[in-house]
Amino acid sequence: MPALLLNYVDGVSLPAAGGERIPVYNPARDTVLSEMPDTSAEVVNRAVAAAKAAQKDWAKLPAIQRAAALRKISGKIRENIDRIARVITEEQGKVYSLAQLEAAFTAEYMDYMAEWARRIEGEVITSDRAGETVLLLRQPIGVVAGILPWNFPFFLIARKLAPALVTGNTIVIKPSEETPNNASLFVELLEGLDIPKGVINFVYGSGRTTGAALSGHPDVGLVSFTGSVATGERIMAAAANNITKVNLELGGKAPAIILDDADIPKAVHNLAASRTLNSGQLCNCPERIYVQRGVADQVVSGLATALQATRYGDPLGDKEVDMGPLINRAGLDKVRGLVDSAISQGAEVVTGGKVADLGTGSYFEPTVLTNCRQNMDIMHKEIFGPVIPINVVNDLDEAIERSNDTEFGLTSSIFTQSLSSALKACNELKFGETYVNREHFEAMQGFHAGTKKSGIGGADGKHGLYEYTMTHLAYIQT
Ligand code: TXE
Repeated sequence: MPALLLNYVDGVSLPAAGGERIPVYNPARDTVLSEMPDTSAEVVNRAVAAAKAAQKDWAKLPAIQRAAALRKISGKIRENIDRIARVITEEQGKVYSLAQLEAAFTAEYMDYMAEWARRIEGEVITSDRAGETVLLLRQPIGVVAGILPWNFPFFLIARKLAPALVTGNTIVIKPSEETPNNASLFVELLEGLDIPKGVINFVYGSGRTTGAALSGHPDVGLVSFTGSVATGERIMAAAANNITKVNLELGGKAPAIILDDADIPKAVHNLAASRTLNSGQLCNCPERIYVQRGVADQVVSGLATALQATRYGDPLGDKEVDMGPLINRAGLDKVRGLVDSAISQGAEVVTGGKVADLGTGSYFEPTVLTNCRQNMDIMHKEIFGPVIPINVVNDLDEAIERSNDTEFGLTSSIFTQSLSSALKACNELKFGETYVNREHFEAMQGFHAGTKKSGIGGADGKHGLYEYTMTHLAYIQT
């Protein structure tokens, strides 16, 4: 029987008290790796209570001591990169080198957030009164709930936990039901680090049971979530019952604009690489391309050549691959449905276009589609797979107008040699991020935040750190 994961509450591993067991699969092999409990609201209550109790003393520590805890964790991560990478690849399906990168980046992120310990700053505000000092203090919110997706599951632990802890909050994390094993390994790495009990807690389970209990809990001060729009709506509704603050990263439909004056080989290389990375399962990678007419043929054939050369299969199999499977059948069905409907509406397949049957696992052929009209679903719904739909435009204005014709607003990109075109795009694209002449990927010191249905608030950098704080004004009359 596969091993059953244990929740981690108040510094102890808790055996599940009955209830449903949820299998965790290797998406390349369709084998069961482990099982996890569908943790009940009662256990979630215990986790939140432990986090609440621990938060009082945790917040009293100097920030630099809280940062020391993050540095201890990053040290442990660095000693275990290969072990972590293997667990990530097994349950998530990304290639091993990318999983190694994810683990290393996670350690780096912990250290980066630790550095903020000496830079969490308030303000002194000029008063209208004689003898009064007005201070804006930055204080922790209390208990943070981190609800995680599966696409970069180990890194997402750090993206929620590191800013929460360094600013004096404590946290209860619910990993995705697709990828809890890396979280369980994270807990194992905490052993011997002397982090006070209750500061970090993990509960496993479905969104319906465990996620709902956590996001609707009255003692949670901030729900930080990364995932789908539909789930984001449910989380907001649950949080609304208690007027709990939410921080939501809900994916996107990133446009990439390629103008006639662009360095085409560079554009093709960057877009193909971004689109096949993690099998296209990234919130920020290019989901639709608007190419100017003069270079359209060159771009289409370049992308087709690049995607045809993408080797895919079991990332832990005998052959070297560039791309693993999609996360599960539901993900595959979604990609297939969008591609089929585009084809039935007149899109043309340049390469790929269908499910790849490798015996086990959920694979979709790396795909380039042309003749994609703006009104097709494939130009509006998040594909989350290795598929590039292409639309030809006459000029930058048309490209910007179509790019903005979306309910999402996370990332976007433009390839051009013209500074004024690049600046116009940065000013007029209604997105939280625009990449100019480079791949789609954000930096930890930036601010990863979307507009419209891509979410509320953001992560990373100073602005991401301050999402985990509340302001407290002090009016001191002397
Ligand atoms: O996401 P869900 P899924 C997008 C992407 C993907 C689609 C579906 O398009 O194809 O979402 O993926 C928890 N209360 N992104 O179904 O449902 C759930 O248990 C509280 C974009 O995996 O959003 C898991 O931990 N929590 C994205 C987490 O939400 C609930 C990354 C994410 O699951 C809940 C992932 C509830 N009622 C998917 N229901 C990105 N922004 O990068 C579910 N959950």
